[in-house]
Amino acid sequence: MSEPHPPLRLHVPEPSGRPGQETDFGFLRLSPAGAVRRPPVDVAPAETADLADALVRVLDDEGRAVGPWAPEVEVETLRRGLRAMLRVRAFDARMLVAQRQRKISFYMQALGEEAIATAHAFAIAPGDMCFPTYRQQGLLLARDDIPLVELMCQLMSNERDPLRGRQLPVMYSYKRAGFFSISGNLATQFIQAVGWAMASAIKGDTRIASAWIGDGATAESDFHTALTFAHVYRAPVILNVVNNQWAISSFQAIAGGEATTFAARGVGSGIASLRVDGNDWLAVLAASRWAAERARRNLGPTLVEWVTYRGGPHSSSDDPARYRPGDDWQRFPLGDPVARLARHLEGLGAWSADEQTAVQQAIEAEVGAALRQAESYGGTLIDNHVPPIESLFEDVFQVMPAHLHEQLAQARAEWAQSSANPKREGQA
Ligand SMILES: Cc1ncc(C[n+]2csc(CCOP(=O)(O)OP(=O)(O)O)c2C)c(N)n1
Ligand SMILES: [Mg+2]
Repeated sequence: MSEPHPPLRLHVPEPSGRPGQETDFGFLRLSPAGAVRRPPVDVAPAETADLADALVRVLDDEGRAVGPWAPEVEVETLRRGLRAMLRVRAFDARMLVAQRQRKISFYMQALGEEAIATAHAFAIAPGDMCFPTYRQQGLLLARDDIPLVELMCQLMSNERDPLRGRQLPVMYSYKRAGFFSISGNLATQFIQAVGWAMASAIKGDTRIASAWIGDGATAESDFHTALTFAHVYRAPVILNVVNNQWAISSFQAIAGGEATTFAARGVGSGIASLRVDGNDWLAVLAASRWAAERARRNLGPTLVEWVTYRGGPHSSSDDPARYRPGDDWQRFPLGDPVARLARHLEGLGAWSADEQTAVQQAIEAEVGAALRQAESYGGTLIDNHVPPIESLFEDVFQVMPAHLHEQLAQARAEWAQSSANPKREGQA
């Protein structure tokens, strides 16, 4: 008789470190800068399997740009890129303080991840459409045409909020900047972006889409559905997976990052895929350009896993000290994207510590002035302002359909009745 089998058991992945421990980042599978090959953009998806396992990097430890992915880029563009990252960091820091001061109810930072959205913004073209999550404010802050004060009015839901208080703070929407309304329902960005990209191709347009998702949200079925459609129809879309190691308090291994990479999901679905150092501004620019070129030349989708680390709390409601070592970010092997690009520019003789201090001060003054202006507007719930009931029904359809007119009339009547009822006074 054969030996009896041992009892079955499940494998539950453990995080890389808990509070009080020192994280062993050995699980990251790093490649040296410059070591990974750069295939032509018309590479067959199956031929990218090694690129989905390795890590595309350009900046070495001395801040030099090395290897086949080092992009051709003007020094002035790099300087603008660094200023964009500093702008995101300063805006985030000030808004987190504003949340603590109860000027806004909620905030989400991109601390440590600033290179990804800002460099991507430099690689796509006007008219392209991003479907971002709440951590890609860099796509907007890398541009000069989105006033900071307008973003702050959205965060405050005040009378100048372009979204009229209908979205959670941070969930911006900028059609003119190719920034699709952020949805709090994770992973919806992926199916929507693929659908938008397919529509662009059906119309014979030249615009491409860029989809955004976090490591945790790849566990949603929408992610896999989007990959299937993108592959089957060769949709002109960039599929960005931001692996910042955490989904609130869940380590990325719980979403399936332990025995494989998130980039490998793309190859498995017939999609050309790259795994890229997301804290390396030059690598992000180069890989984003490569993926955009593939989409624009009808070569199909590209999935890019950006490896990074969420330096701050998940949101202003989170306390990471309860679930991960406090010094993790300082010890993260891919470093700080701001410091790395600054070092590269210093090596080119195009940046200095003094200039960084001056730029930082100028940005902080810009952010401070915008905040004072935003605070000068009223119309928030703190001022006991209640938006008109009509605003619940407007801006959904170009022409309001009959059933909504009916519901509006009903709501007006109920509202008038409840306002007349003294018991409910003061709730408005
Ligand atoms: C469908 C859905 N499930 C759960 C949530 C709650 N939630 C909001 S953010 C978050 C973590 C997402 O982590 P990740 O995808 O890694 O993105 P990150 O926050 O790290 O950028 C969760 C679970 C949600 N908003 N939508
Ligand atoms: Mg995450």
